[in-house]
Amino acid sequence: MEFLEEMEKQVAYAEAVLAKYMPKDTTYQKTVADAMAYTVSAGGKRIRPVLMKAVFDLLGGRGEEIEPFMAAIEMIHTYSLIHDDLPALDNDDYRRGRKTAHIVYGEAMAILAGDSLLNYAYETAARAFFMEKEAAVEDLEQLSKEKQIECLRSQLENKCNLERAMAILAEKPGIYGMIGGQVADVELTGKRLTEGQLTYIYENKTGALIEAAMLIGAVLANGDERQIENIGKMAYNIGMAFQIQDDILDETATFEELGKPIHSDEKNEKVTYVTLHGIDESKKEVKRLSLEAVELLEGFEGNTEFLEALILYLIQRGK
Ligand code: GRG
Repeated sequence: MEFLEEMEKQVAYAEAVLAKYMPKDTTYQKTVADAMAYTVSAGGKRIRPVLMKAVFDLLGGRGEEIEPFMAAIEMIHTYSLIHDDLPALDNDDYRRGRKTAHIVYGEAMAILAGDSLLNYAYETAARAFFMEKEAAVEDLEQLSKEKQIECLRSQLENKCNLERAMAILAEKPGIYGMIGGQVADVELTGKRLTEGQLTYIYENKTGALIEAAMLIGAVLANGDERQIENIGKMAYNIGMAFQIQDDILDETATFEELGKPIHSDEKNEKVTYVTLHGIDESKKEVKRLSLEAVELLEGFEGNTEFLEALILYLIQRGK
């Protein structure tokens, strides 16, 4: 498999799914819908939906219920970027190579666009329950009694998985996840951080959404508890490595490569892994975390090739 070609395919698929689920019919909401679409369609690496689908495929997941969840995780991620760029937070003018939403649409509309994306993520994910119901009615009518029982059992299992996926999608971006990390980040900005505080911020601000993506992939593929636990451990490492790499790129990449301002951590007086340990140590840590994730991945039976290449690609990413 040529990794970059496959990655391009998976990103295109994630974008098609996202486009399918974005709001279409608008009257009085048009401006906010435009502001939502403006940042969603600006690009971005689509790492979270791609990771979700990669885990789903690894564990032999079937069916289309994964799609609304893929769209939902990218909507939540995009909301967090719109709000993170606001004057009250990082006050950044560029994101994904474009002027930020508040520069183009004004602050009020950018706040509403972020709020709408968050809310719409759950409206979107909830559609998975109705997709399942339609399939259930269709299937049952044609089956014998025994087959109906078997089918009902599997549908119940499926429904439980959807409920669990929804609970993950609600918890991880919230106060015990991404928001919790962001709160600590805001309150500790400009202060000397302990290693423990920095870890808490990274685990939550960045790690929680990556964990949500991968856990939802595992749950919807009907993975067993041991598999779900190991996917969670892998996701933890990938999330931590992803944020440290983000810190490294903030120091070493160019504006053109990132599509957003560089040295923004310094501007915002943020202590990062790089500030505490330097570039070389940070690179080593990204590699260590990623190789540990690969080791965990090798314990899985399915086709691990794409996910392994993706983890290694994230170490070398230039944006
Ligand atoms: C509610 C006012 C209010 C604010 C919430 C939750 C939040 C603000 C911010 C989230 C924190 C955040 C933006 C963390 C950074 C995580 C990170 C490394 C983002 C960049 O992700 P990429 O590189 O971006 O995947 P692309 O553009 O490629 O999708």
